[in-house]
Amino acid sequence: MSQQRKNIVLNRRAVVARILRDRGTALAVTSLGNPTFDVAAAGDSPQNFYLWGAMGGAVMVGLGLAQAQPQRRVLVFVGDGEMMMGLGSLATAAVQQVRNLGVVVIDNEHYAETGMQPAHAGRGVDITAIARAAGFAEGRTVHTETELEGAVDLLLQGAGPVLATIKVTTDPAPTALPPRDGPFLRSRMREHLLGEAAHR
Ligand SMILES: Cc1ncc(C[n+]2csc(CCOP(=O)(O)OP(=O)(O)O)c2C)c(N)n1
Ligand SMILES: [Mg+2]
Repeated sequence: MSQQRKNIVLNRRAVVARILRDRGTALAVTSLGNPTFDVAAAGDSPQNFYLWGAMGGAVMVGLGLAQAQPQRRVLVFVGDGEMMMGLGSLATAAVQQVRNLGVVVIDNEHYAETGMQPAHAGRGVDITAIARAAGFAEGRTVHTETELEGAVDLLLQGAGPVLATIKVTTDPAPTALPPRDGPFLRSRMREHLLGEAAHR
């Protein structure tokens, strides 16, 4: 465990629940594994779209959704490993200037899902700086509850694309499984957004 990790206190489930408490009509896209469980634990909803695979693709899915639904805020919850796998998507989101997109990196500096192997973020790679360099409107790294409060406003109200990397502990969290049927999840969100038109 690195020296730096000793300063990490935030719990991922509490962080995600805090952000979603104020979500209103915001849509959520989640990357595979733990970010999906975090969002499900805060309450399953037709406003949520969980990716059960497709590692590296979550920001691109959120980007497409944000472009299709410009009146809605779209939050993408990703693990640090997922975000590293899809770094190019940060450049695309920046170039597309998606004002309604917020990316939340749940950064435990490890690949928790596959056995807690150390990942890039704990070895000097700064995901927030990468997002800024790609052209994100704003990027922040969050270590404390106070910083989290500011990040909630940024993620839900700030002119996007915006990104917050939230440093969280590696403490285990109980499993929280939302529906796993991809077509069902897709149709559920389409009906939520489009009503009857979803069936045309
Ligand atoms: C293309 C691909 N490579 C590897 C995996 C295996 N895998 C699944 S989850 C995961 C780690 C995810 O780490 P992170 O995004 O940081 O989430 P955490 O569990 O740490 O919250 C890996 C390597 C995969 N599913 N797909
Ligand atoms: Mg991780």
